[in-house]
Amino acid sequence: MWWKNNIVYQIYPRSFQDSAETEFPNDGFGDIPGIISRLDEIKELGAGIIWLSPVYKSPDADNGYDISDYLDINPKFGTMADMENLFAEAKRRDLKIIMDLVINHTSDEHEWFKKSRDPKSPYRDYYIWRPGKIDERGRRQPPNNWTGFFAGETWEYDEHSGEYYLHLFDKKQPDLNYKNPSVIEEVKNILRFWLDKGASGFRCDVINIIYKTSLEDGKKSLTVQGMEHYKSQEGNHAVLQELRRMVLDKYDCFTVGETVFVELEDAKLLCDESRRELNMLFFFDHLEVDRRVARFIPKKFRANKLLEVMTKWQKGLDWCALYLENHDQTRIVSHFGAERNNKSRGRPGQYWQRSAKMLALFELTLRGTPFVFQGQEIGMTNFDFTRIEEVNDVESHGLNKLMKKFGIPKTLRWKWIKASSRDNNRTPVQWDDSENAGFTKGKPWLGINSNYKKINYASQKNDPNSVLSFYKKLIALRKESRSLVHGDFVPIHADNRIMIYQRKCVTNSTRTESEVYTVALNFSNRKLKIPKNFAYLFSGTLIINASGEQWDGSLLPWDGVLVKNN
Ligand code: TEU
Repeated sequence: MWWKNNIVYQIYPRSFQDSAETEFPNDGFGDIPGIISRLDEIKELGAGIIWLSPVYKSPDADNGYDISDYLDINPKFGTMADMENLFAEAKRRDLKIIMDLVINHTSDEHEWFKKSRDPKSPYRDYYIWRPGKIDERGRRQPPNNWTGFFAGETWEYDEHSGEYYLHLFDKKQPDLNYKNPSVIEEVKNILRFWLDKGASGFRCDVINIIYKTSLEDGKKSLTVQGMEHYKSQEGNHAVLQELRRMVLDKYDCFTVGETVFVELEDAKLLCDESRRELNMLFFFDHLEVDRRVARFIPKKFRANKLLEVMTKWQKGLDWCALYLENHDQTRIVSHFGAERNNKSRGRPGQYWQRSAKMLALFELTLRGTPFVFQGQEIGMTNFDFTRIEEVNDVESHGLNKLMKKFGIPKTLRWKWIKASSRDNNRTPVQWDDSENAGFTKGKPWLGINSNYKKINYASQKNDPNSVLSFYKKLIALRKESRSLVHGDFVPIHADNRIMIYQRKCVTNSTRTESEVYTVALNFSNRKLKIPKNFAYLFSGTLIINASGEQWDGSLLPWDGVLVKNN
């Protein structure tokens, strides 16, 4: 399967590369011609698939995840002709493209929603409209007690029709009604449109919460109250099966679902090939091992916890979508790596490079399809924000408001937002050390990390010891190894700081030969010994290590080693 032995590279278009060739030249927003100009870099990395975050028409209340026309392009990013050119240029380089399918909600500026504001319109039932409740004091209240993903309300009152509409995200993102078969037909048309244009599949946004079984009050919960009425419902599985059978199965394509708060048992159903729903999915558990309350409050990192969680998913699912970063997360080198403690503005810390490589080794030696987010391959770090005004993310502002309501002091609010804001990953890609990091000749839409003179693509391109070169080597290695892609995942040992596991597979039909790799990772500033009991596992050939130092059997701070055992 071409999407199994492959690497996906995620592009967040507005932060990737600005160009002079759109209606808004050098406007500080990345665009499609900018992407085309960088396809060679993606190819050189060794990726074979691009996941393109939304480029559709959108008022950008949630950076394109609020779509006002699924069949057209946001002029900031270019035109449909540019998009067709992107498909053609990608194909010429044997790169496939998957599109972002955001169908839980549309923008409130989508034609369907505008028409649906009229209670008599056939579009009314495309969305979830309900009258409010009247409380004992005679005041109007929303239809239920659900709370939203962006730490805010989930119902918005519409004066014109005297009813509320449901929005699990921002009020500019009304939820579609999947009990209405016409909505499913519309989605089928969107899928066909992009597959016919040349797309090779879809990353499906919040795809396990699209079907709302009931609108009853939710159980009391600190976050996202009401989820039990719409997470992983029978109706949701049925919609996915219909889309797969009626459309997707007719094309050579794959889907990866973003599945919020997903549990393993449900993930198994969603990815069970015989049920024909999704090909793979993004789970969140592994990135939450050091966070509480849906990622906003930090907790101590422990390598053994991470290995335990990863093992659950590696063994529980036949095939995993592997990722350490995306446009909703923070930079992995600042999250699990040595940059977590770096306070020096503009300068990466002592172990920045080594820990970025160690984390690459982690992701690229797991079983599944790895996804690399733009900038991850050069070890980009969290943004050095100083004030809330520098933050654009709608989620961060929602959270700030909510925390304020609960009386949380400003300094604490800022500390948590700074550490968790999705804008950490959304700052423009640092291409070189020229003004604006080579991202734009205009004013960038979001700040550029002040460390761009030290961390940038150009300085790493020809340096054999760079993070980028390490990614390239590992990706090439992985492509040649059946065991690293398809082999069994075998956890061996972990404590607070260290993790050891193996990848194994038989390589002949009589099952007498096998290929075995052993991986050891050090998530700490200390030099550590491999525990005696496991030292024998490292007697094979050293294939690669993050430190690049002579391997003496101990793990240098933040080092990662890959040994081939036979
Ligand atoms: O993300 C869904 C989602 O749950 C996150 O926004 C979540 O709130 C956060 O990562 C954890 O607190 C998807 C998209 O990836 C995201 O960019 C969109 O904002 C969101 O859906 C709405 O479309």
